[in-house]
Amino acid sequence: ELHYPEQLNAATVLLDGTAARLGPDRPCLRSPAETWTYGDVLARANRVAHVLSAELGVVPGNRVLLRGTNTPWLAACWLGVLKAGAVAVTTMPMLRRHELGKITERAQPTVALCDERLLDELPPGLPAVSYGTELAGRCARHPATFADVPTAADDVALLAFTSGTTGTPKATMHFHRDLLAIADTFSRHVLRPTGGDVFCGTPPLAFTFGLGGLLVFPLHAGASVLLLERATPRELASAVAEHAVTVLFTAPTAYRAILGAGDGPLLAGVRRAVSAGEALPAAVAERYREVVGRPLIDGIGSTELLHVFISAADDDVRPGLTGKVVPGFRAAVLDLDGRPAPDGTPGLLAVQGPTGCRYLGDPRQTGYVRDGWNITGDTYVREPGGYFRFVARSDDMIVSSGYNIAAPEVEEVLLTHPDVDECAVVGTPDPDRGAVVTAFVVLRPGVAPGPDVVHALQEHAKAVAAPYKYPRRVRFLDALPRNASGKLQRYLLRER
Ligand code: 3SK
Repeated sequence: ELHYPEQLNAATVLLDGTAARLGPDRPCLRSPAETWTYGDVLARANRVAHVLSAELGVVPGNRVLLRGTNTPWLAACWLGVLKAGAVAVTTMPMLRRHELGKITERAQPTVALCDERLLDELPPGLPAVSYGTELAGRCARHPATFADVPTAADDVALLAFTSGTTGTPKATMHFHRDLLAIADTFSRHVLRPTGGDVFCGTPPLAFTFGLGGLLVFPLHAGASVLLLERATPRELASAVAEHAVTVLFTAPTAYRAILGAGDGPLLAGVRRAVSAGEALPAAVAERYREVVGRPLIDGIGSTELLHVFISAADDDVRPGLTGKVVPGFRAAVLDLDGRPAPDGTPGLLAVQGPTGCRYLGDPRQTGYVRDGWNITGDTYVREPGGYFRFVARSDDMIVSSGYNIAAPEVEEVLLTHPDVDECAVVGTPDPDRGAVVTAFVVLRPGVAPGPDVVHALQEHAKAVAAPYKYPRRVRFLDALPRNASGKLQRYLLRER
């Protein structure tokens, strides 16, 4: 059980507390161009809090929309919002006016702090201050100290929008204590960071995977973080080597691309590499260990629970298994009646813990939380010894002629074919079989699509896995549809 004081402001603990404990001069937020110390970040976040409360009329409980790529300014604004007792609503930089409109309708922000390059897409009528020039000018008028609003531990600090795998964004509310709870669970038990660590990665701060890995965890540990606005897998690997990064967060596709391009040795200095957001193919995990010499940590988390709740630590990492429940959380695999399924039997993954799902004004809440369990929507198997094995997102199970086929398993098989760069498998309706396994494939550069490749992929699938799983339909695409946080949007493929 984690206990926090009733009065708690997460920004005070993460920033003022760390600066007081370890001194203001240590590096905190880095970009490729500059480094801000804990003292610099504290002064900026305090000034942002002054601007919000003294100039923009923000009062505790108001929501502030934050819009920008991963930069020190975005991070300082996020901390300033919490210091002012307001609620941070961080949005994916790639979102356009139409999507932002849906978010602002739900979140009802008072004001936006927005990267000046992204102002155009803001919904009309929403007051906005651009950073850095305009905000920096306003900040200069205020002192570098601020009396943080004494929020309650269970005041809302953050509205996090689910990445919208169904196309409809939902807002999850998270408390100040939730932000410390993710550091006191996954980070403390799995990452075990020290003040000397340098964090880096690609998930946007608007995605809670990135918020934890690239802001909350490094600050909680007194470490520093290199924030990259955008990075191809090759640029990420080069930045890791150049800036001596030791803790890395990115998605399975990026690890696969780095290893595939022969850039794995650039990650040699990484002590902990975390993969989440999608299932990690066992072949990528194995290759990572061979090339880098350390295990790749596979984690499953959710926006609803804020961060990772199942993963493996150190030598407990077993390719093909996600890992064990993170201390502080409880997990079970439930059958369709909501009873624990026997070990070895697939069922719905259910989780309880110090963080939890509360959707903002959304009746679907009742579907996600059942009998106190967060029903994650993933099909998992609990293996003896408490290891959890991913099978599929529950809506990625394909029932074809009575066979249950997990789409990620077919994807994993296709990815072992040398012509395949990326692929996604879905079930598409079929009058005879109910559904058929349909593969959407991005071929490696130089491989031309055609019936021969279709045949070769089908034969490969039949040779590697049980033949009933092979993709009866194969379509070629230039790229897979992904949402702003990089998650595959299978529903768009199903609609094709
Ligand atoms: O997708 C995940 O596994 C995840 C991990 C950490 C935080 C948030 C999410 C959605």
